[in-house]
Amino acid sequence: MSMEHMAQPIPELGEFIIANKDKLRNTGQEAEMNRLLTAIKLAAKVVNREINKAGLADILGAAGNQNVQGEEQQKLDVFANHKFIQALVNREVVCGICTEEDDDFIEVNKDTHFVMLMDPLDGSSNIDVNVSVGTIFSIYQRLSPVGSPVERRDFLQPGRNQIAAGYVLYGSSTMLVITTGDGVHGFTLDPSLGTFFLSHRNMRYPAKARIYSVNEGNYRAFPEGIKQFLAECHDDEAGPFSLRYIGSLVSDFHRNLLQGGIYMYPPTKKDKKGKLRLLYEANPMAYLAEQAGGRATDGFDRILDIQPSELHQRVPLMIGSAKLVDRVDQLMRQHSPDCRLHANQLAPAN
Ligand code: AHM
Ligand code: MG
Repeated sequence: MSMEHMAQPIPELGEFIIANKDKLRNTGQEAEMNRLLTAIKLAAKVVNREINKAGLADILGAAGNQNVQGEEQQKLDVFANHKFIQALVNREVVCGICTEEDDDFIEVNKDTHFVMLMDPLDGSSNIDVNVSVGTIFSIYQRLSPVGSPVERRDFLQPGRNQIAAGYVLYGSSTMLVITTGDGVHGFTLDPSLGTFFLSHRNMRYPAKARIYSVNEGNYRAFPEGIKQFLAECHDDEAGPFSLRYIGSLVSDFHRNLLQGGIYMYPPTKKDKKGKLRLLYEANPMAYLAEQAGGRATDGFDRILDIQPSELHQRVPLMIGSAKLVDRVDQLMRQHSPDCRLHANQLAPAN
């Protein structure tokens, strides 16, 4: 058979990133990014293996107990945090790490270019009931000079400066979905080979967007703008919307990306800043959403333009298909202008 008649090989994540045109092209940092992604893949596989055993907790020993080998069992979010940090520290592929699990950032190799921020296991309350969870990550080039210790300002950058962002979804199959600024691409883990193969090239929100995802149990505490949007979802002339809410951001986002829809975690009367974290939940998901043709706002302003002031700051999040996010923003401006938080905190244009 001649070469041209042979099927094109399906690229593996590392091969695809190397061949891809992205923000790092010709900067000389491609190899460093590739080593960083290799560390992320490795940790994802270890966490995946452990999550798949979670239902055996009664047999192997629940968190806080010793398992049959006499090892102390860890909660899975603590385990995931440890594995990701270990993979990044052992390979010395970043200058610093910020995670949801640790109060302050961690210094690593001062001679490298990148910082990574992550939520190592988002939606972890779902593990006990065998529902999908995910890891979210966000990567920036440092602002401080290479060769000096990493600084807080390296982490406190507006989301639009991200070099790469992605998530690992530990679902019915395990997927790594990533952007490096040239579209969103999904890779599915082949468990028999331990390899992530390209399965979803150039993911885009479909034109049809009929799903809304929100914890409607909080309805009474929502701003009027969100209530108005929900009224439209309940009573739409073009046919009803479907409510789908797993309560696991990665899974809800992923489904909406494939099927068209919006995920919302609005402010409530009690939590005016919502629940989700700007740096390692909202920003990476916002970068992915925009790269897939969608939008992400806090109900008023673009998530990626917010200038962060704290590592663990919270932000309301409306994310998904552009026309639905636009509509929520319109209704928030019209009915709930007092909920606007970030007007004075938007980063000046680069
Ligand atoms: P976590 O980081 O403590 O897991 O919280 C984040 C999670 C998201 O994955 C999910 O969308 C949301 O919290 C669900 O919150 P709620 O139970 O209030 O609806
Ligand atoms: Mg989280």
